[in-house]
Amino acid sequence: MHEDEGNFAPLAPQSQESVQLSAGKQRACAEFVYISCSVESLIDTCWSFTDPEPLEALIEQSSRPDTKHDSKARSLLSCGAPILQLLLSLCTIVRVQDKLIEFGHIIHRLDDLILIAREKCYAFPYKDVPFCWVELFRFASFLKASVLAMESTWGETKHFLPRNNKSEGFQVGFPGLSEKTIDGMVEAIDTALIMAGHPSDDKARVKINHILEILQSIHQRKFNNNADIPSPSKRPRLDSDPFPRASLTPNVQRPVSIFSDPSIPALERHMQHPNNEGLGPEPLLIKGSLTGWPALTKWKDISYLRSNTIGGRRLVPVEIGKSYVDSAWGQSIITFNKFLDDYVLDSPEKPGNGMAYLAQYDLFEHIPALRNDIMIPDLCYANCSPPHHSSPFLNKHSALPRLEDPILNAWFGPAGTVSPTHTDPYHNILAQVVGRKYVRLYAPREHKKLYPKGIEEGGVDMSNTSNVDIGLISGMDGNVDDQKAAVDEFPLFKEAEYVDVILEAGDCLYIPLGWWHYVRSLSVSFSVSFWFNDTNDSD
Ligand SMILES: O=C(O)CCC(=O)C(=O)O
Repeated sequence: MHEDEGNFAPLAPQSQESVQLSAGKQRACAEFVYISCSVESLIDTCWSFTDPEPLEALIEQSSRPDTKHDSKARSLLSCGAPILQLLLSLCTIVRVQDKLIEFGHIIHRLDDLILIAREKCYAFPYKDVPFCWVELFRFASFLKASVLAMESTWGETKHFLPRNNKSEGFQVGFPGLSEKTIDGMVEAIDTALIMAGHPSDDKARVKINHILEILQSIHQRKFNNNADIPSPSKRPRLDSDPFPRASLTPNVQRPVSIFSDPSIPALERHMQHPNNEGLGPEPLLIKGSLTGWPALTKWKDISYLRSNTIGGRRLVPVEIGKSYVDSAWGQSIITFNKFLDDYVLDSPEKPGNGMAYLAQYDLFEHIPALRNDIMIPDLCYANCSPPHHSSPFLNKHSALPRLEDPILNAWFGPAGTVSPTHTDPYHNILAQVVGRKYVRLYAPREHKKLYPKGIEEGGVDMSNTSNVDIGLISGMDGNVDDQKAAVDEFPLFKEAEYVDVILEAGDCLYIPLGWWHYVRSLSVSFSVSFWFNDTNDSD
């Protein structure tokens, strides 16, 4: 049993006849009502995930193979009748509300289904995974989280709470959720969101966010009541010692120009009338432009980050290894606490700890509270220049559809993370929120001197990534022999022209479409990128 299990054991509500309630008892009573109402709302939402009707409809459709089904229904249908029948029987067992429900058995069978879905997801290249298995992953995981909540409130206390009699449920009072239940629910939901993506169906998306918000609020309530919270100035911060800094700070050789008037018309002029036609629009540094962002102060505060991730329980995907071109590179899904404690706050030089980077992930869809701390820069709504004629990706990038909204990604890691030299299909505003980063940029026309990779084993197209390890070839990494070997292997590289910059917290860097960039964090660092093309919210 988890040591914290039962922390929210139900408190007996005071009867109306109680004489005068002491302040402590009033607080306990208010606490009971708060937790009880939150859990009631949570169970209502979880209950909706056990609705057998859609499954019955699918099974009915599966017996009529010639019927035209909408593509979503067809997708879960393609898992086959036995899987649909199993899901239906699990939902039905939960819904009969028998006191003797074997929650453990239901959870085991859901774990089996999640395993099947997971194996299918690994068996295919990501883009080719048949949609039915992605859908099954989400369906079985959300059902598991729901059953865990019900087990905690019904199974453990043996309360039987008829769903059609809310007043009775409220009188009895919903017990709180144990820490172990919250752990299990978050793990089931987050693994599905990361592996299978957020549900495309708006209703399911709202329901899952609602469940996570309730878990967050229950955690927050407990944290506020129990913790002796130090004032913000005394809390451990990401930008203060003893958090690690990279030992070597590269010298900036050819500084990126400063954008002194960072307005949409000025950016449009810069894109449409570049100083050098042969290069196209060049990168621009926007100093101190994030002053209105709550993230600028909040994200330095480690307890803020932990508390907004349900006490560090939320799972995040991380890249493990020096960089994604490294042979020992891999990906993992870990709790935010593990990421912070083992990789960010702990020196990567410490034996046993490798490098982990929460890279290129939409953390803001995953944890919407963090989205409130940032703002999409106005510059992302400029009318953009097309891909430059010197770009090897001219046709590919020209064919991309117009984005409705910028694509947001978080980049969070310790000192020393490296994004190897690559190019992206969008214009980019890279906002530096915490810490410092070195960025070196090459114009599209330099591509031959960067020795782009090709199609790798397994058919992965790596042609947007350079073979040159800039850390090594420019003396930041490796030993003299390795550095010399790199210079000999890529003789044209020394002729490639570049600009470079060190981004400080509060700065933004405009990276034009098609520019190659090498990015290296010089301290614990948290950045947000905004990819855009002709994103325009005016029509
Ligand atoms: O910050 C990084 O490590 C890489 C950022 C990047 O490549 C991008 O924003 O496109």
